[in-house]
Amino acid sequence: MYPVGFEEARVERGELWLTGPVFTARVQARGPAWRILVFLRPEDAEKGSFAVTNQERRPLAFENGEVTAPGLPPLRLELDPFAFGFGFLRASGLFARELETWRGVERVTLDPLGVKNPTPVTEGLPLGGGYELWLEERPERRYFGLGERTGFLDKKGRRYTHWNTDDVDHEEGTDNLYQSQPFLLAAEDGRALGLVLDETWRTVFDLARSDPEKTTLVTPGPTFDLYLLPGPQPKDVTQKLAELTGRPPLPPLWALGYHQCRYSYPDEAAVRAVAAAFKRRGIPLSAIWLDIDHMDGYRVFTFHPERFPDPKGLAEELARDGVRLVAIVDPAVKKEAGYPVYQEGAAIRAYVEDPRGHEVVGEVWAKPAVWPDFTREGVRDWWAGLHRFYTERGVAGIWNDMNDPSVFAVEGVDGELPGLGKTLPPGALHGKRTHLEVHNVYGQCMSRATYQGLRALAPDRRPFVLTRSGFLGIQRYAWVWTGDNKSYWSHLEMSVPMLLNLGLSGVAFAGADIGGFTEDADPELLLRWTWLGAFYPFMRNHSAKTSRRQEPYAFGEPWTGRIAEAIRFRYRLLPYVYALAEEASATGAPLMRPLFWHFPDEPEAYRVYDQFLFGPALLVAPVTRPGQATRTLYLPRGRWQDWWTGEVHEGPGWTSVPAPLERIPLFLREGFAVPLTEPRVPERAVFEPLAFRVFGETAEGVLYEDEGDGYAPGRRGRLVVEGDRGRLEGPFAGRRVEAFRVLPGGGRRPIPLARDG
Ligand code: MIG
Repeated sequence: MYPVGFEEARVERGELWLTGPVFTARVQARGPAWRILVFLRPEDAEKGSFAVTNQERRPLAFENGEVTAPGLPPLRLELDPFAFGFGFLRASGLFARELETWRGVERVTLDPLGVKNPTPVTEGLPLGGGYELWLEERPERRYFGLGERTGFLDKKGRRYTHWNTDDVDHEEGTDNLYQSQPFLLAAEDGRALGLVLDETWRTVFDLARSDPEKTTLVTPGPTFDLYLLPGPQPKDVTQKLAELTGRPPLPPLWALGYHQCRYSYPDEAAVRAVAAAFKRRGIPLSAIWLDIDHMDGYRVFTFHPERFPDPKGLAEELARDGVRLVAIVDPAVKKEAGYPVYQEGAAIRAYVEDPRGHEVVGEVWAKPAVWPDFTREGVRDWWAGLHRFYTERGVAGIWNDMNDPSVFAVEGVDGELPGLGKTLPPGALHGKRTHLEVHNVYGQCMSRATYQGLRALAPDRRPFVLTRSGFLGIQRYAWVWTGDNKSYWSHLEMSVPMLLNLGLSGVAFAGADIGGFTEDADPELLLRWTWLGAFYPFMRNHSAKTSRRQEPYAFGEPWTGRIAEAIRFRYRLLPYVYALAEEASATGAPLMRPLFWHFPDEPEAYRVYDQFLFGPALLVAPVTRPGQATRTLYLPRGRWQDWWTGEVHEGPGWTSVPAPLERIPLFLREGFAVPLTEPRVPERAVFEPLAFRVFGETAEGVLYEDEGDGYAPGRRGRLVVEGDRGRLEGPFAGRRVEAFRVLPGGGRRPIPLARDG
């Protein structure tokens, strides 16, 4: 074992270099964060990143063991010639206003692995090194983030591996899923700190599981690249993470509507039937999705000639009712002489190779199949251009699946290495890098190419890409769905903490398959789930081939009417949802927020996992079990108005409300106004009619309007209410706008409005 020890510290070109007998470290003030990069080999000094896009460097100073930079809390380094070279000793301000409260993390130790390897992270891995960082634990500390994870909101007490995995059978105890976000939001006593381990390798975070006294972050690679994101509050960490790893672009308005999917709608007639069924019942619908059976023999960038003879005509026909088509694109390319996509890729040597320089040939839906190496720019450029096939046929969005990557067999062998799942072999080559190194960014690089393609091929439209797999920063290119869940109540419930932690990890736009993917939905489950889904950023109903049909009308009345109401509610709320989407694109703020995000001083707000805030103004408490007629829930400090009855509740504290099948427990926060419109599929994000629902003597509400697509500048509007008067600021000239309060008992009282400008 080599201790990470340093003998010399010097400031050079605005950053701190630490040098020791074996390791070198660079400390930088980068964007909103401290970055500490430790490495062995000189070539790693300029290590790049798939996650971090922020190149802004601020010069730092180093004096008396303390590193300072403008805008960042000081970082105290302990230079210790013996056991260990540096720590962030008493990292004032990073965690705390007062140092004392954070005595527990006074010392963060970095030990290389190798001899002293405490956890079996090397199972099956050809390892030559690695690092372990440990933090002393405190019982008060909680951990959030970590991307797409099963389990409850607080991640402490479990061990998490980052290795993107296709798992159709995941449940509450599953470790890896499709995404990797090696990011922690540590919160303690109302304060928060973010940690990003910017390593794409199979890293392991043991959050006080193996040893309740310590948390460890382990990476098997040759570098240790850590960012510290100061709070002090959770929402500061979220914002800084977005500054570091990128914000999601503003989506097209239609993407925020309701989506209907199924594995698969096998032909044009099936697609038409779905559209007609929605239309006949007056259920708004924004998109129908084409799963893998739209292809000709699972060849990507094809339509089956008999089942989809005229996709362009189909798209045009659906567009008349505001319905878009989204098509799936998997990464694997069928290896077949005469198939142009395969040939083109082979001609530029696009595919992942074995160490002898031969294509790695495997099987997935397409077989035999090869996998494009999306980590290379040239390959991404080629792949981006292939999307002309879809844009020319009027397909509005692209769905990237199986990009974990999921591989059924390699070279005819259906096997897997322990801990690595069914994927490409760890030694497969992506340029000079092994699959082991870039596995976790394979899906991200694919979605990047897809985004790039749509951006270039349809320059007047905002790309819409959905991906199953991703890494930190995926939000720059795609929305995320949580993969193959089940039609179980427990999966409905689990989707809430899963999406909340994804949101904290940078992925503001995400959703779970409404109704559940595998197994069979029943009408009550589907109804409750559709109501919850009305508050997912991405609202899509999707089900597997072998599961019972679960379109909103699948179970007949009275269910259809009730489910339709949930969908209509989403469309009523669209002005609010769109304003939240715009906020996400500007600051990275997730749409779904855990209670502590807005109420960091309330201990209870860190524990509640099955409720959330949708934007700042709405609190949602979904029903998560069958037969529940009452919902017990926690309301944070302040006053909250029951959306349905108008009854006012005073927080903080627990309360119970009726939860009939017709609605979801929903509360409007005092001081806020929510813009609402009619429940139909809007063509533009100019909402007519528009009515703000207000709660509180004084209140504010925001609005964002534009064409709903494209890149013309938008307009922000605001309603300010003081007592019996309201004032509109922004794009309201000549518009019919109302504001009203709901009285306890249900009556409405209008608020007279004045207009500015
Ligand atoms: O091996 O495309 O998660 O949403 O319907 C299964 C078929 C492949 C997995 C996705 C699911 C999709 C299905 N896919």
